Amino acid sequence: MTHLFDLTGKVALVTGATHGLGMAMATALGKAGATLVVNGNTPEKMEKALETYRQEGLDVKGYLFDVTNEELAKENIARIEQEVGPIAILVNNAGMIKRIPALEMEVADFRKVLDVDLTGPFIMSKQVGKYMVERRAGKIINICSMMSELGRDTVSAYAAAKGGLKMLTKNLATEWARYNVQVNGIGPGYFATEQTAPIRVDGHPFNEFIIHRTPAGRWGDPEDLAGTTVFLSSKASDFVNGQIIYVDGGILATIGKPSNE
Ligand code: GCO
Ligand code: CA
Repeated sequence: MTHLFDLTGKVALVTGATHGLGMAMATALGKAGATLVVNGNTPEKMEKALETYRQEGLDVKGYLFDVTNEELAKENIARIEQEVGPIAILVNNAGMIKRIPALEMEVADFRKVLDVDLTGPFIMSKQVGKYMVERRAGKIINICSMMSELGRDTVSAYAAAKGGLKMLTKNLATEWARYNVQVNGIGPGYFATEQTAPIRVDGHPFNEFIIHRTPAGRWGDPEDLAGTTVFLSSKASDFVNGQIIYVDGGILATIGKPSNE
């Protein structure tokens, strides 16, 4: 049975994988046998990240480029194909958030979030997808969010982008399933990462709120994403197309409960 999940010999490219959920998902892929290619933006972060991966005994290469720049993405993907090997798995994880009430949000900020969280995954999928379609094999995983389904004060741009990413996933699945390329998404619930650090501090009302709102009664641990990431990257999911798997401790299953219960 384990061969269904074995990624030995497969090249996996994970964007924004120098920290946080991206790093946890890349580590899971590496432990399942994949050769890792990590994309990031900052040289110092990359250096630190590669060290961490290697300490885990993982085979890893780093490529610094901005996923919103199509020329750079195209160039770097061609280099990865040459220098490391055919990309079998692409995880579009790089993302950003701005927490600003809609009435106060500058259009430039709104556009920036859409560019990174939605246009970036489109560019990467297009540029890697053309190789995958040609080879009639590939796995693309788009990292969605609770905000692909739900709204929340201050995150209008992020929610618009992540809702869009869910539909981009379904559309690319529609176009590429016939070429044996599976495009799916993972929607993490509330996880303990750098991104949520400002709202996770002890005593912050949002910290209590999330623990209460999540049926599992806790924040997600980045390692909670490992199984779903490997599943959607492996032969086990070869007939799974255009699905978003929410790894959220049950948040989307429930309306919640009164705060005194
Ligand atoms: C927020 C959080 C979320 C999470 C995650 C939820 O401000 O609500 O940062 O956006 O990061 O995406 O799924
Ligand atoms: Ca992060």
